[in-house]
Amino acid sequence: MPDAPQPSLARFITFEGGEGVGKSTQVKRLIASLNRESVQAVRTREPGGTPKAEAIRSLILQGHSESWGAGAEAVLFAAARLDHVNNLITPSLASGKWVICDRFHDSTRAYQGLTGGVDDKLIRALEELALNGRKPDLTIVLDMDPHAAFERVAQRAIEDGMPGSVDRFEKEDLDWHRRLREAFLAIAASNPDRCVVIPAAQAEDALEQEIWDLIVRRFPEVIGHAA
Ligand code: T5A
Repeated sequence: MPDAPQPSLARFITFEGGEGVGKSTQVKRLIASLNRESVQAVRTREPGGTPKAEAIRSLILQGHSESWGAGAEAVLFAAARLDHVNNLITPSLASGKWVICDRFHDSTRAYQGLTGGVDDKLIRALEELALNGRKPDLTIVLDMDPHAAFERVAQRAIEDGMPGSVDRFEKEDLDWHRRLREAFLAIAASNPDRCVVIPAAQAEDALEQEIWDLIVRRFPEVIGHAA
């Protein structure tokens, strides 16, 4: 008798938090750590990750949808997410690859819902549609004072030769970003099994180590995966 197929141990991990808290940096570092353990992992982001979702990303972040209001933007993020889930996240997990995603559904809840004022009923309905049953196994919420995070973003813009450049959401005022921070903390508090809050105002190496220790605690099978 052939062995029964083993269930895939591929994990779906999302990073959340405000602007400039270091999500993209840590997503890349986590992928590198997983690869060192011979774990195949896909790096992706929201909005985006597939050609159609990237087209929606450009529309929103260039500010073209701003005048349509937060409700319409929530619908656009959900449309991008549905394509991303169906055409990248679910197939990758099914083929045994871990998926590490820079933002996911909690961002819609925090930005458009809790901070943007979109009715919770609409947010829930969009989640139901766009996630198609797919929930992250773990969500890492990077948390820090938005003012300090903005200094990082401003420094990056200077280094990239684009001082003063901001996208659709970066231009909201500091008070708005403080409320956004509280929104992510509230989401984490309501989902204690899935979400872990990690202080992000620490050196990149130290943060990487804290995240890796968490991954190993949660998913011990990640060590010695190739053996
Ligand atoms: N959005 C998204 C919604 O409103 N609803 C939704 O449903 C979704 C999915 C996406 C925008 O869309 C909104 C949220 C966003 O506004 P984006 O460009 O992807 O736009 O925005 P962010 O996700 O905020 O990306 P950022 O690049 O601005 O922030 P990150 O990824 O958190 O930060 P990172 O890693 O790029 O680092 C920023 C700078 O800090 C440095 C880095 O080198 C970089 O220069 N840095 C550190 N410096 C010191 N110490 C550390 N530990 C550092 N870590 C990184």
